[in-house]
Amino acid sequence: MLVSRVKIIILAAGAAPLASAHTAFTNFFVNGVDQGDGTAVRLSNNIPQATYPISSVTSPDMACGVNGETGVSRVANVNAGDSLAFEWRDWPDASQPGSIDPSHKGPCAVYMKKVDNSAASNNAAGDGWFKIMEDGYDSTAGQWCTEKLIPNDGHLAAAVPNDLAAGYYLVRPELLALHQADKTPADPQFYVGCAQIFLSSSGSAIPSNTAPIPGYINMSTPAMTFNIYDQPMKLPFPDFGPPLYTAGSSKRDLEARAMIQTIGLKPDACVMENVNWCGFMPSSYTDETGCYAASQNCSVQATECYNTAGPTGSKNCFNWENFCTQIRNDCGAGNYNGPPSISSFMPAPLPKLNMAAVVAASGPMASSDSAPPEASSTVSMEAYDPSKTAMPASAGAGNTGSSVSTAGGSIDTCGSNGDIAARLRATVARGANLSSVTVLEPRSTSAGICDSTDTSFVAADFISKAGKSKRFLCNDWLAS
Ligand SMILES: *[C@@H]1O[C@H](CO)[C@@H](O)[C@H](O)[C@H]1NC(C)=O
Ligand SMILES: *[C@@H]1O[C@H](CO)[C@@H](O)[C@H](O)[C@H]1NC(C)=O
Ligand SMILES: *[C@@H]1O[C@H](CO)[C@@H](O)[C@H](O)[C@H]1NC(C)=O
Ligand SMILES: [Cu+2]
Repeated sequence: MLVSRVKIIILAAGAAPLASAHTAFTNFFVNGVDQGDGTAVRLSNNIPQATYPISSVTSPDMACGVNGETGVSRVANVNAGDSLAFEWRDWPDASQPGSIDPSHKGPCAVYMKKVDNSAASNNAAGDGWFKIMEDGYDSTAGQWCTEKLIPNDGHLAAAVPNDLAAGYYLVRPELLALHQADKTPADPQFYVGCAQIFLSSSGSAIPSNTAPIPGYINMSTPAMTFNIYDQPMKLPFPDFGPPLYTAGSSKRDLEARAMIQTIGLKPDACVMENVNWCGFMPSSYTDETGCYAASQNCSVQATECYNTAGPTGSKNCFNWENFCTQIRNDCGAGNYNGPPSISSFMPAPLPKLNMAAVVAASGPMASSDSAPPEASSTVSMEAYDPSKTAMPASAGAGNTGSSVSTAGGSIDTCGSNGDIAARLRATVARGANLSSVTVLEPRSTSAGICDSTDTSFVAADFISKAGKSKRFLCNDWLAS
């Protein structure tokens, strides 16, 4: 019954005018691996509401969204330095394509907060939030971050700073749509959500520049009323929130402490997942009573699957239900040896996300017009000329291993030190022809930094967007 009700709601929403299309953060990727729709993500259970902007910039919902104080059972494991990507959808169940309406222009950011237990409730609103990624207006490309999301299937990327202390964190992607910010009264529209993670790390840093959410902004914050329609716009865009935390910036150090995840793990016996639901194999049976008991057990689990599905949908519950149907049919046919193999009922594996593609369109940005100064790790390849064989001098300090060498057609911003690599930034100049460029020394580290040998994509992507300046993080721009 629930299933058909969900369908009706989706159809009704589909008839709404485009202008009412909003967006929701629905799932996230760790080094390109999809954690699953809604898995370890706090989402409103109200389908249309899950895509609504937060009602007020000072609401407690600003922390993790409507329903964002309610923890979910699963917690994703992430390593220091990993690349994360957050998926935004117009339609939370992906029943229709689209990430965000093109009218919704504005900046993006990603915040983190250290908590005792990311699966616990009532830990989102309040102090402790720090920013690990921000992307405002790219004046070279003439694009807001939200505009870059669109050709990028709604994926927003951020690298986890590699010196953070191990433990449980909430990770909060944030979009601000400014299409109504010029109106009276101004209506800056925030879209936020939270991922629940456990960070495995040998680091010890606790960022000191944290901010409370809500509280980090109010309607007097200049960005809330920024007019995106001004010709020309009054740049630089007034950044807001705490300064960007990058490894090594303002922090205090804990005693580094080995810690392993004990909460929110996928249960060993979990054979199928949907959002945060797990299906467990019914007990094996050899007689009619056992068969029907297994059938009953399976159906009870199916109901639970549908009941807990939420806005991202119950796709895998259908798979599970088909498995239950098989058991019931077996019982009816007198085949009392089971349960049958589940393998033919399993959903197709989720495709891996190419992180290089994500960052090319929405990478972290420290552009002159919007972001705070970066540490000496900024590598500039402005006016990069394929005939040049060296980085600009400014790129040298502290950037062990950075080099540009086109003799062999190569760029290496990874260097020999993964820690530094994670913080390197590069700007590829307008019109640069990178089709002959390959990546030196693809690296494979436990943190997943620069783990690739597929370099053709990088070149192809830059060529296809010739005329636009692109920025990327070393550990993100390699294909997986
Ligand atoms: C808005 O924030 C500013 C800066 O933090 C603060 O000075 C001001 O009192 C706040 N206004 C309100 C109405 O809270
Ligand atoms: C179904 O059976 C499995 C295996 O015996 C058991 O772990 C699980 O709790 C049962 N679930 C329900 C809903 O009865
Ligand atoms: C870019 O370089 C490649 C390889 O050197 C060459 O084949 C291609 O024509 C160049 N493209 C442009 C637009 O210059
Ligand atoms: Cu909207």
